[in-house]
Amino acid sequence: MSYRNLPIDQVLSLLQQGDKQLLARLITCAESNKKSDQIYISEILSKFKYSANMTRRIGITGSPGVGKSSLIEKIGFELIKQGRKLAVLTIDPSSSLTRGSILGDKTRMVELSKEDLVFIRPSPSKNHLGGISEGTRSNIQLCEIAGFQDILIETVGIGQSEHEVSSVSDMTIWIGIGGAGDELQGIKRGIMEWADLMLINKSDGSNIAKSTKTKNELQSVIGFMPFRKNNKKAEILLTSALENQGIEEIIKKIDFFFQDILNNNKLISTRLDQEIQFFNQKWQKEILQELLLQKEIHIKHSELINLIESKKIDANSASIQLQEFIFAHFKDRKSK
Ligand SMILES: Nc1nc2c(ncn2[C@@H]2O[C@H](COP(=O)(O)OP(=O)(O)OP(=O)(O)O)[C@@H](O)[C@H]2O)c(=O)[nH]1
Ligand SMILES: [Mg+2]
Repeated sequence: MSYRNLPIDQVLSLLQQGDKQLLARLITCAESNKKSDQIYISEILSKFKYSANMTRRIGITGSPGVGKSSLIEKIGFELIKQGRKLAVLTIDPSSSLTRGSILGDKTRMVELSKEDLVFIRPSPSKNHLGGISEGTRSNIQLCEIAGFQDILIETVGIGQSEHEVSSVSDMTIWIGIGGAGDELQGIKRGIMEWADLMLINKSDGSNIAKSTKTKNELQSVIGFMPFRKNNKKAEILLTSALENQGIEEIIKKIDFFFQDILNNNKLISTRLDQEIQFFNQKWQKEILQELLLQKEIHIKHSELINLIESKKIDANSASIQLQEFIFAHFKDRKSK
Protein backbone atom coordinates (compact mmCIF):
# COMPACT_ATOMS: atom_id res chain seq x y z
CA MET A 1 0.00 0.00 0.00
CA SER A 2 1.24 3.43 -0.81
CA TYR A 3 2.17 5.54 2.18
CA ARG A 4 0.06 8.31 0.69
CA ASN A 5 -3.10 6.33 1.60
CA LEU A 6 -2.10 6.28 5.28
CA PRO A 7 -2.98 9.02 7.76
CA ILE A 8 -0.13 11.50 7.93
CA ASP A 9 0.43 10.87 11.67
CA GLN A 10 1.00 7.21 10.91
CA VAL A 11 3.52 8.07 8.16
CA LEU A 12 5.33 10.34 10.58
CA SER A 13 5.45 7.67 13.23
CA LEU A 14 6.77 5.06 10.76
CA LEU A 15 9.42 7.53 9.68
CA GLN A 16 10.37 8.21 13.29
CA GLN A 17 10.88 4.49 13.74
CA GLY A 18 13.61 4.74 11.10
CA ASP A 19 11.88 3.03 8.16
CA LYS A 20 14.56 3.51 5.45
CA GLN A 21 12.30 2.48 2.57
CA LEU A 22 9.75 5.08 3.58
CA LEU A 23 12.52 7.66 4.02
CA ALA A 24 13.73 6.96 0.47
CA ARG A 25 10.19 7.38 -0.89
CA LEU A 26 9.65 10.61 1.00
CA ILE A 27 12.93 11.98 -0.36
CA THR A 28 11.72 11.18 -3.88
CA CYS A 29 8.54 13.08 -3.03
CA ALA A 30 10.55 16.02 -1.63
CA GLU A 31 12.50 16.18 -4.87
CA SER A 32 9.42 16.20 -7.05
CA ASN A 33 8.41 19.44 -8.73
CA LYS A 34 4.70 18.77 -8.15
CA LYS A 35 3.09 21.30 -5.84
CA SER A 36 0.98 18.59 -4.13
CA ASP A 37 4.16 16.66 -3.28
CA GLN A 38 5.80 19.78 -1.90
CA ILE A 39 2.76 20.49 0.27
CA TYR A 40 2.72 16.89 1.52
CA ILE A 41 6.39 17.08 2.56
CA SER A 42 5.96 20.42 4.28
CA GLU A 43 3.06 18.93 6.27
CA ILE A 44 5.30 16.08 7.43
CA LEU A 45 8.13 18.45 8.30
CA SER A 46 5.94 20.90 10.17
CA LYS A 47 4.32 18.15 12.26
CA PHE A 48 7.67 17.08 13.63
CA LYS A 49 8.85 18.98 16.65
CA TYR A 50 12.61 19.15 17.01
CA SER A 51 13.94 18.16 20.37
CA ALA A 52 16.97 19.63 22.05
CA ASN A 53 18.76 16.50 20.99
CA MET A 54 20.33 18.18 17.97
CA THR A 55 21.85 16.57 14.93
CA ARG A 56 25.08 17.42 13.12
CA ARG A 57 24.88 18.59 9.51
CA ILE A 58 28.26 18.38 7.83
CA GLY A 59 28.84 19.61 4.28
CA ILE A 60 31.72 18.06 2.36
CA THR A 61 32.87 19.69 -0.82
CA GLY A 62 35.84 19.77 -3.18
CA SER A 63 36.73 19.27 -6.83
CA PRO A 64 35.78 16.04 -8.61
CA GLY A 65 37.90 13.06 -7.66
CA VAL A 66 39.75 14.48 -4.64
CA GLY A 67 38.48 11.60 -2.52
CA LYS A 68 35.32 12.95 -0.87
CA SER A 69 33.40 9.65 -1.01
CA SER A 70 36.46 7.62 0.01
CA LEU A 71 36.95 9.82 3.08
CA ILE A 72 33.23 9.76 3.92
CA GLU A 73 33.39 5.97 3.88
CA LYS A 74 36.23 6.04 6.44
CA ILE A 75 34.68 8.79 8.57
CA GLY A 76 31.36 6.94 8.40
CA PHE A 77 32.79 3.76 9.87
CA GLU A 78 34.31 5.73 12.75
CA LEU A 79 30.98 7.42 13.46
CA ILE A 80 28.97 4.21 13.47
CA LYS A 81 31.60 2.65 15.73
CA GLN A 82 30.51 5.29 18.23
CA GLY A 83 26.93 4.07 17.70
CA ARG A 84 25.83 7.12 15.77
CA LYS A 85 23.25 6.80 12.98
CA LEU A 86 24.57 8.28 9.76
CA ALA A 87 22.89 9.56 6.61
CA VAL A 88 24.98 10.46 3.56
CA LEU A 89 23.33 12.63 0.93
CA THR A 90 25.40 12.94 -2.22
CA ILE A 91 24.48 15.63 -4.67
CA ASP A 92 25.13 14.82 -8.24
CA PRO A 93 25.73 17.82 -10.48
CA SER A 94 24.15 16.11 -13.49
CA SER A 95 20.62 17.00 -14.49
CA SER A 96 19.34 13.44 -14.13
CA LEU A 97 20.32 10.51 -11.98
CA THR A 98 20.85 8.13 -14.87
CA ARG A 99 23.37 10.38 -16.53
CA GLY A 100 25.60 9.94 -13.52
CA SER A 101 28.29 12.13 -12.09
CA ILE A 102 31.21 13.71 -13.83
CA LEU A 103 33.37 10.71 -13.08
CA GLY A 104 30.45 8.45 -13.82
CA ASP A 105 30.21 6.41 -10.63
CA LYS A 106 28.66 7.15 -7.28
CA THR A 107 28.71 3.64 -5.90
CA ARG A 108 32.03 3.84 -4.08
CA MET A 109 30.60 3.81 -0.60
CA VAL A 110 29.55 0.19 -1.09
CA GLU A 111 30.83 -1.13 2.21
CA LEU A 112 29.34 1.69 4.24
CA SER A 113 25.96 1.33 2.53
CA LYS A 114 25.65 -2.24 3.83
CA GLU A 115 25.60 -1.02 7.44
CA ASP A 116 22.31 -0.93 9.36
CA LEU A 117 23.10 2.42 10.94
CA VAL A 118 23.70 4.03 7.56
CA PHE A 119 21.44 5.52 4.90
CA ILE A 120 23.00 6.70 1.62
CA ARG A 121 21.10 8.62 -1.00
CA PRO A 122 22.30 10.29 -4.22
CA SER A 123 20.26 13.19 -5.61
CA PRO A 124 20.55 15.17 -8.80
CA SER A 125 21.28 18.85 -8.24
CA LYS A 126 19.07 19.88 -11.19
CA ASN A 127 21.31 22.90 -11.39
CA HIS A 128 19.57 24.59 -8.48
CA LEU A 129 21.63 26.86 -6.28
CA GLY A 130 24.99 25.63 -7.50
CA GLY A 131 25.94 22.30 -6.02
CA ILE A 132 22.92 22.01 -3.76
CA SER A 133 19.64 20.52 -4.77
CA GLU A 134 16.54 22.46 -3.83
CA GLY A 135 15.29 19.41 -1.97
CA THR A 136 18.47 19.04 0.09
CA ARG A 137 17.13 21.05 3.02
CA SER A 138 13.97 18.89 3.25
CA ASN A 139 16.01 15.73 2.71
CA ILE A 140 18.23 16.58 5.66
CA GLN A 141 15.20 17.16 7.87
CA LEU A 142 13.54 13.92 6.74
CA CYS A 143 16.72 12.01 7.66
CA GLU A 144 16.74 13.72 11.06
CA ILE A 145 13.12 12.74 11.70
CA ALA A 146 14.10 9.16 10.82
CA GLY A 147 16.61 9.32 13.67
CA PHE A 148 19.83 9.91 11.75
CA GLN A 149 22.12 11.97 13.95
CA ASP A 150 24.97 12.77 11.59
CA ILE A 151 24.06 13.99 8.12
CA LEU A 152 26.97 14.19 5.70
CA ILE A 153 26.25 16.08 2.50
CA GLU A 154 28.72 15.41 -0.31
CA THR A 155 28.72 17.85 -3.18
CA VAL A 156 31.07 18.42 -6.06
CA GLY A 157 32.36 21.95 -6.09
CA ILE A 158 32.43 23.47 -9.49
CA GLY A 159 33.66 27.02 -9.83
CA GLN A 160 31.95 29.35 -7.42
CA SER A 161 29.40 26.83 -6.19
CA GLU A 162 31.69 25.12 -3.68
CA HIS A 163 30.50 27.08 -0.69
CA GLU A 164 26.78 26.52 -1.44
CA VAL A 165 26.80 23.49 0.82
CA SER A 166 27.48 25.78 3.78
CA SER A 167 23.95 27.17 3.31
CA VAL A 168 22.55 23.86 4.60
CA SER A 169 25.30 22.59 6.88
CA ASP A 170 26.49 23.50 10.38
CA MET A 171 30.08 22.62 9.56
CA THR A 172 31.73 22.68 6.15
CA ILE A 173 34.70 20.56 5.21
CA TRP A 174 36.67 21.32 2.06
CA ILE A 175 38.82 18.61 0.53
CA GLY A 176 41.68 19.26 -1.86
CA ILE A 177 44.89 17.56 -2.87
CA GLY A 178 48.51 18.66 -2.55
CA GLY A 179 50.34 20.56 -5.21
CA ALA A 180 47.33 21.09 -7.45
CA GLY A 181 47.55 24.61 -8.85
CA ASP A 182 43.79 24.76 -9.15
CA GLU A 183 43.36 23.94 -5.50
CA LEU A 184 45.67 26.73 -4.46
CA GLN A 185 43.51 29.08 -6.48
CA GLY A 186 41.16 28.39 -3.61
CA ILE A 187 43.10 30.99 -1.68
CA LYS A 188 41.77 33.54 -4.13
CA ARG A 189 38.30 32.07 -4.11
CA GLY A 190 38.20 32.52 -0.40
CA ILE A 191 37.71 28.91 0.64
CA MET A 192 39.11 29.87 4.01
CA GLU A 193 36.26 32.31 4.45
CA TRP A 194 33.73 29.52 4.72
CA ALA A 195 35.52 26.18 5.24
CA ASP A 196 35.70 25.13 8.88
CA LEU A 197 38.11 22.33 8.14
CA MET A 198 40.40 21.84 5.13
CA LEU A 199 41.70 18.40 4.29
CA ILE A 200 44.61 17.77 1.96
CA ASN A 201 43.75 14.23 0.92
CA LYS A 202 45.80 11.63 -0.94
CA SER A 203 48.67 12.49 1.39
CA ASP A 204 50.28 9.12 0.84
CA GLY A 205 53.26 7.63 -0.99
CA SER A 206 55.03 10.07 -3.25
CA ASN A 207 52.34 12.74 -2.62
CA ILE A 208 53.37 13.38 0.98
CA ALA A 209 55.97 16.04 0.17
CA LYS A 210 53.57 17.94 -2.14
CA SER A 211 50.78 17.74 0.43
CA THR A 212 52.97 19.04 3.23
CA LYS A 213 54.12 21.95 1.07
CA THR A 214 50.53 22.83 0.19
CA LYS A 215 49.50 22.59 3.83
CA ASN A 216 52.29 24.96 4.88
CA GLU A 217 51.40 27.43 2.13
CA LEU A 218 47.73 27.42 3.11
CA GLN A 219 48.64 27.68 6.78
CA SER A 220 50.71 30.79 6.21
CA VAL A 221 47.89 32.45 4.23
CA ILE A 222 45.46 31.63 7.04
CA GLY A 223 47.91 33.14 9.53
CA PHE A 224 47.60 36.50 7.80
CA MET A 225 43.84 36.39 7.54
CA PRO A 226 41.60 38.13 10.07
CA PHE A 227 39.39 35.97 12.27
CA ARG A 228 36.02 35.22 10.75
CA LYS A 229 32.59 36.06 12.12
CA ASN A 230 32.67 33.04 14.42
CA ASN A 231 36.08 34.02 15.80
CA LYS A 232 37.67 31.05 14.13
CA LYS A 233 40.20 30.27 11.47
CA ALA A 234 40.04 27.31 9.10
CA GLU A 235 42.13 24.36 10.22
CA ILE A 236 44.08 22.06 7.93
CA LEU A 237 44.80 18.34 8.17
CA LEU A 238 46.72 15.95 5.94
CA THR A 239 44.68 12.81 5.23
CA SER A 240 44.76 9.63 3.23
CA ALA A 241 41.54 7.73 2.72
CA LEU A 242 43.58 5.04 1.02
CA GLU A 243 45.86 4.45 4.01
CA ASN A 244 43.31 5.42 6.67
CA GLN A 245 45.46 8.33 7.85
CA GLY A 246 44.08 11.34 9.69
CA ILE A 247 40.59 9.92 10.13
CA GLU A 248 40.61 10.00 13.93
CA GLU A 249 41.82 13.62 13.83
CA ILE A 250 38.92 14.53 11.54
CA ILE A 251 36.47 12.99 14.02
CA LYS A 252 38.12 14.91 16.87
CA LYS A 253 37.85 18.19 14.94
CA ILE A 254 34.19 17.50 14.19
CA ASP A 255 33.45 16.70 17.85
CA PHE A 256 35.29 19.80 19.01
CA PHE A 257 33.56 22.04 16.46
CA PHE A 258 30.10 20.93 17.54
CA GLN A 259 30.92 21.07 21.22
CA ASP A 260 32.04 24.62 20.70
CA ILE A 261 28.99 25.83 18.74
CA LEU A 262 26.65 24.09 21.18
CA ASN A 263 28.36 25.75 24.14
CA ASN A 264 28.03 29.12 22.43
CA ASN A 265 24.41 28.55 21.37
CA LYS A 266 25.49 29.06 17.77
CA LEU A 267 23.94 25.94 16.31
CA ILE A 268 20.33 27.01 16.58
CA SER A 269 20.98 30.59 15.48
CA THR A 270 22.98 29.48 12.41
CA ARG A 271 20.17 27.15 11.38
CA LEU A 272 17.62 29.90 11.83
CA ASP A 273 19.67 32.28 9.67
CA GLN A 274 19.90 29.60 6.99
CA GLU A 275 16.18 29.00 7.15
CA ILE A 276 15.37 32.67 6.70
CA GLN A 277 17.79 32.92 3.80
CA PHE A 278 16.16 29.86 2.21
CA PHE A 279 12.68 31.29 2.75
CA ASN A 280 13.69 34.51 1.01
CA GLN A 281 15.25 32.71 -1.94
CA LYS A 282 12.31 30.36 -2.27
CA TRP A 283 9.44 32.82 -2.20
CA GLN A 284 11.20 35.19 -4.57
CA LYS A 285 11.90 32.43 -7.05
CA GLU A 286 8.39 31.00 -6.82
CA ILE A 287 6.64 34.32 -7.14
CA LEU A 288 8.71 35.05 -10.22
CA GLN A 289 7.76 31.71 -11.74
CA GLU A 290 4.09 32.31 -10.92
CA LEU A 291 4.21 35.81 -12.45
CA LEU A 292 5.68 34.58 -15.70
CA LEU A 293 2.93 31.99 -15.92
CA GLN A 294 0.37 34.81 -16.17
CA LYS A 295 -0.26 35.13 -19.90
CA GLU A 296 -0.35 38.95 -20.08
CA ILE A 297 2.82 39.31 -18.04
CA HIS A 298 4.58 36.67 -20.10
CA ILE A 299 3.66 38.51 -23.30
CA LYS A 300 4.78 41.88 -21.92
CA HIS A 301 8.07 40.35 -20.75
CA SER A 302 8.73 38.87 -24.22
CA GLU A 303 7.84 42.20 -25.87
CA LEU A 304 10.33 44.02 -23.67
CA ILE A 305 13.06 41.51 -24.47
CA ASN A 306 12.41 42.09 -28.19
CA LEU A 307 12.66 45.85 -27.62
CA ILE A 308 15.98 45.44 -25.80
CA GLU A 309 17.29 43.21 -28.60
CA SER A 310 16.35 45.77 -31.25
CA LYS A 311 17.98 48.48 -29.10
CA LYS A 312 14.72 50.43 -28.82
CA ILE A 313 14.87 50.42 -25.05
CA ASP A 314 17.55 49.89 -22.38
CA ALA A 315 17.39 47.26 -19.66
CA ASN A 316 16.70 49.79 -16.92
CA SER A 317 13.66 51.31 -18.57
CA ALA A 318 12.43 47.84 -19.56
CA SER A 319 12.60 46.75 -15.93
CA ILE A 320 10.65 49.82 -14.79
CA GLN A 321 8.01 49.24 -17.49
CA LEU A 322 7.64 45.60 -16.51
CA GLN A 323 7.19 46.44 -12.83
CA GLU A 324 4.59 49.10 -13.65
CA PHE A 325 2.80 46.63 -15.90
CA ILE A 326 2.76 43.95 -13.17
CA PHE A 327 1.42 46.34 -10.50
CA ALA A 328 -1.26 47.65 -12.87
CA HIS A 329 -2.18 44.09 -13.80
CA PHE A 330 -2.86 43.16 -10.16
CA LYS A 331 -4.69 46.42 -9.41
CA ASP A 332 -6.96 45.69 -12.37
CA ARG A 333 -7.63 42.19 -11.16
CA LYS A 334 -8.45 43.38 -7.66
CA SER A 335 -10.95 45.98 -8.83
CA LYS A 336 -12.75 43.47 -11.07
N1 LIG B 1 46.23 7.71 -3.41
C1 LIG B 1 45.01 7.98 -2.94
N2 LIG B 1 43.93 7.85 -3.73
C2 LIG B 1 42.73 8.13 -3.22
C3 LIG B 1 42.55 8.59 -1.89
N3 LIG B 1 41.24 8.84 -1.68
C4 LIG B 1 40.62 8.55 -2.83
N4 LIG B 1 41.50 8.10 -3.77
C5 LIG B 1 41.18 7.69 -5.14
O1 LIG B 1 40.72 8.81 -5.87
C6 LIG B 1 39.65 8.44 -6.75
C7 LIG B 1 38.43 9.31 -6.50
O2 LIG B 1 37.95 9.02 -5.18
P1 LIG B 1 36.47 9.41 -4.73
O3 LIG B 1 36.39 9.11 -3.29
O4 LIG B 1 35.46 8.78 -5.61
O5 LIG B 1 36.50 10.97 -4.99
P2 LIG B 1 35.27 12.00 -4.96
O6 LIG B 1 35.84 13.30 -4.57
O7 LIG B 1 34.15 11.48 -4.14
O8 LIG B 1 34.83 12.00 -6.50
P3 LIG B 1 33.47 12.60 -7.14
O9 LIG B 1 32.35 12.30 -6.20
O10 LIG B 1 33.31 11.89 -8.44
O11 LIG B 1 33.74 14.06 -7.29
C8 LIG B 1 39.41 6.94 -6.52
O12 LIG B 1 40.09 6.22 -7.52
C9 LIG B 1 40.01 6.70 -5.15
O13 LIG B 1 40.47 5.38 -5.00
C10 LIG B 1 43.72 8.71 -1.06
O14 LIG B 1 43.69 9.10 0.10
N5 LIG B 1 44.91 8.40 -1.65
MG1 LIG C 1 32.13 11.15 -4.61
